[in-house]
Amino acid sequence: MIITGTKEYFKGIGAIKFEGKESDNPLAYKYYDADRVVAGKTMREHFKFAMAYWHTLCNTGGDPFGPGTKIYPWSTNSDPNRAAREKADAAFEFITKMGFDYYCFHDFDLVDEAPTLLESERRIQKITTYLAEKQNASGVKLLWGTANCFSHPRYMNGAATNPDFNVVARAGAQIKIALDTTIALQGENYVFWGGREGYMSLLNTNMKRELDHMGRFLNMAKDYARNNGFKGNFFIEPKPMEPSKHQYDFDCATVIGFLREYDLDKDFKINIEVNHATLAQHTMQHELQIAANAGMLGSIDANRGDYQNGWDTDQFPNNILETTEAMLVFLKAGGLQGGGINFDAKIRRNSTDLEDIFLGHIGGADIFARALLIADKIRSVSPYEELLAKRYNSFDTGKGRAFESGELNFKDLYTIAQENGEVALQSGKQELFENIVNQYI
Ligand code: XUL
Ligand code: CO
Repeated sequence: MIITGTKEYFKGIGAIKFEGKESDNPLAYKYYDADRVVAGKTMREHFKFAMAYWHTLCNTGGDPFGPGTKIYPWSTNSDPNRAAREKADAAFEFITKMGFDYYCFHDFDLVDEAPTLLESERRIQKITTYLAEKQNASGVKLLWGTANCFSHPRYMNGAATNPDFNVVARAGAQIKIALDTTIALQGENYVFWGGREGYMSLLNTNMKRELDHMGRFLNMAKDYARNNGFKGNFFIEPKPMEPSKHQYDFDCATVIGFLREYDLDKDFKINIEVNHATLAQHTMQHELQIAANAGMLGSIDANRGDYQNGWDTDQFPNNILETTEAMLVFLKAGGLQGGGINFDAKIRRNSTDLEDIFLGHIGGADIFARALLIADKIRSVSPYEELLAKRYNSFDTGKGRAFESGELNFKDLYTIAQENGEVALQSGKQELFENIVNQYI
């Protein structure tokens, strides 16, 4: 059901429907067929697609070389509380027209920050009441909430890792309010992304102390939320750099080590973003697999980087090979734990039609849907799984099996190798694997 406010913002655009790949209608899904069952679940259940408030409704396209290029009709009211309601109207109109079930926000995407903490809290409480009404009317849910503890100048040296305790306390207050908001809106998860939790120079940084502070801070936040009825997951979103030179949550492996060290691994999982993975010199597939190995594959921020340059361009995903390989890992891991696919992506600065926001999201949903169908076929019809299993079949019987089950000691390896003589080479068959993926695309 489409939910508009008093004004319709996206005039001339109705509900986006599945029309199939033969359709020439740019405002229709070619692959995303929400109720189609793939590998035991509907596409809607696999993906839990979410709109990101910040890119879709707040970002007007400014960059270091020029101002924004987009004039959003929901951003013109000078009264911050009214402007927030108009933005919420636009949000729910967009989400329901797309046929998505979820959204995500930072606290100050919802409403502008006020001059005092108390007034900011009041503003947030007002818009929370309004959002709850909109959720009830539409059935749209909150995938996750978060706090923006990186834009305001007070956070220039970090939030939870700031060397000044008073800033740490201020970040705590802000995150307490964001947790209250997430709980009030029955958010399914809560995200921590620490863009300024890191350093610019190690010369002026006590890294160990800052990491200890972050561990303590996250434990306090977790305890507060749990004591106030939050049953969802906490997610850390890794990123290696930007805006910090070196971010503490560099990549999945680093985050897993941190969570285990500070006793957070039972409550926290990972929200993995494509462009953050590539900035860390990993593939998205690698990051998904690392998280899955640890049972921490929580959620995905979908986008892509520009592979010819090295910054966070947050483009909409459209790389079918990359997304297919990601969906292979996704299906094998049994999907996401609590999270969904949040389009943390923005249309280009020179994409200035309101329609372009729809086109970006339609393309993103379609690339995931198409990749899921292909990955499912590769896993169920092609020889892929069999070939992969075959590479390891020396561990399925005999001495290899004894090794896996811990029945051999190191000297046994020596004896076995002496008996074997030189081993025969086993081809890795990489080209064959690549050809199979290409065949099913
Ligand atoms: C920044 C980024 C954030 C987080 C939420 O690169 O991805 O928008 O997703 O703070
Ligand atoms: Co993100």
